Amino acid sequence: MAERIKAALRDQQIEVPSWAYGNSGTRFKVFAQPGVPRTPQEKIADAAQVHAFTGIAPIVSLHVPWDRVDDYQQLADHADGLGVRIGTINANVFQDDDYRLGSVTNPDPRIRRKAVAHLIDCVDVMDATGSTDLKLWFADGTNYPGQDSIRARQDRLAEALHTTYARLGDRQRLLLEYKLFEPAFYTTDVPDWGTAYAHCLRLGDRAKVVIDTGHHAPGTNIEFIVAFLLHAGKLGAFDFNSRFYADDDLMAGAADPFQLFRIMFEIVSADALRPARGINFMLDQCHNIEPKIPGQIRSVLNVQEATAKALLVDAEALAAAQAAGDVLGANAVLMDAYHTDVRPLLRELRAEQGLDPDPMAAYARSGYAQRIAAERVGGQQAGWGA
Ligand code: RM4
Ligand code: MN
Repeated sequence: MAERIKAALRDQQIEVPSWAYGNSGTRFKVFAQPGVPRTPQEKIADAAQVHAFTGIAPIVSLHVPWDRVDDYQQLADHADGLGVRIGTINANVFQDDDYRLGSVTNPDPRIRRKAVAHLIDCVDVMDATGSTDLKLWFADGTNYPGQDSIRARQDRLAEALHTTYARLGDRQRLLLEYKLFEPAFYTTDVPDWGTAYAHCLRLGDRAKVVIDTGHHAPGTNIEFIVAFLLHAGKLGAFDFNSRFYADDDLMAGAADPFQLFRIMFEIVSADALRPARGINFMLDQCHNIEPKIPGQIRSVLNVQEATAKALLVDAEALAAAQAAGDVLGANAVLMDAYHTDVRPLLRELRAEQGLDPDPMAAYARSGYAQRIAAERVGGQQAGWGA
């Protein structure tokens, strides 16, 4: 049993976002932190620390243009030299004055063309870095009833997605992310999984849905969405984070570790944990007040713990209880796994892999935080640009 679980955990891969290492905040204040990266290269170096101490975070997502460089091939080589690789390319069509009324759904065809040109540029970046996933999140929507035609905006969205999808290579995928609201407050053009799913269905096999755990109405049963999309072959990726209220982007597993367990149980029970199944487990977080690298390490460990608990569920006992209509028995099988302390098992696993059993403490002892605070002076710290 322990060996089977350890084998699955050894294969697990979590992708970290480059923007987690930059300064971030709310619309009220961005608090600068010492040692924050000034370049995409420095962000990747910080991400490599997360992998060095956890052993399961070998991939870094880029956000363009936040991570714009002249030579992407060189950036990929830089990542390689640090023991990580570049993963998903996140397009950014939400921070230009032109996009006040939307990007790909803007009523002005010139602005729509500009937005689509950026999406295509992102595919060029994928070609140069070897990345296979293009992640699209649109801030597009309206603030007031009557502001624009909801149906026309769907047509414009479909057209932009179609053009972008047609540009992808055979091994490249389009991942479409939805979000209930914000920054648009009346309608959002991709507000929910159903809308994302419908567009992806029309596009084809290489278009999949991204579930950002912070992008739902309170009380939404996210694991149902996971199960449905997995069943339909349309789940492409997660953006893990925690929320208490809206899109809080807090550390995964911090607000509701039980929800994370329930999500990972759906993944494990559908045998979708293996990288070969093509589900990309990403973090999409910002560390506004806590130190960033430890914040990322904690989040990766939280996902790993939830996964280990999901792997502990006794599938046979569960199937038997379900077949017998034993409601309480079936529920108890899940709860037994959830209540198990998997930390000793994970410490053992790390020791076997030559890692420090306590990644948080090992990072703190490493002196990396002090080193970057001393070295990274001058230049412009990376940030949201919001
Ligand atoms: C959005 C969405 C995207 C992320 C940006 C920064 O809310 O979650 O995935 O790239 O924020
Ligand atoms: Mn996201």
